[in-house]
Amino acid sequence: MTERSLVLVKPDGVERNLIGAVLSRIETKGYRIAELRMLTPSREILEQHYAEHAGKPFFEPLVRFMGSGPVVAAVIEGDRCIEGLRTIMGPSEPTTAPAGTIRGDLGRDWGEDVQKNLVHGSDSPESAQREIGIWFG
Ligand code: IDP
Ligand code: MG
Repeated sequence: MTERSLVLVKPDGVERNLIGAVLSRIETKGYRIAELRMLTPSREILEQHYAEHAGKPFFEPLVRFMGSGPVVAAVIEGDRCIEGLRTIMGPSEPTTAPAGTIRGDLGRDWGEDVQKNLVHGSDSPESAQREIGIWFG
């Protein structure tokens, strides 16, 4: 089933010149970039985007990190791409993410106050629809 997912290249990915590497892996997998923009997100966008994590200890540092510089936001389209993108990104923590995944191959930093795992991908069709509205509404 053709789906749409919201992908972000986070500020660490942009700063490390990995926009092309990340988008290349997504395109090579066979997914299509349907929309693309680069912006430094406002606190309001980030609070909406990460609403499910409000109140958690890493919420404030996460919002601060995500607003610290430009990010690339993309709408990605493809057959079962929501699950597929999560697979090619790997689990949240780069140190333990399997080799072959974006986070496992390209990421490293992680700690209570460090959220640098390069990418975001929507985790369900409901999240995707909500997040696409936030970033491209
Ligand atoms: P996901 O990005 O793999 O879906 P989520 O659990 O939705 O992971 O968390 C959103 C983001 O918040 C993560 O990508 C990461 O940047 C940060 N994060 C999540 N859990 C922690 C944590 O325990 N410590 C620090 N940062 C975290
Ligand atoms: Mg998530």
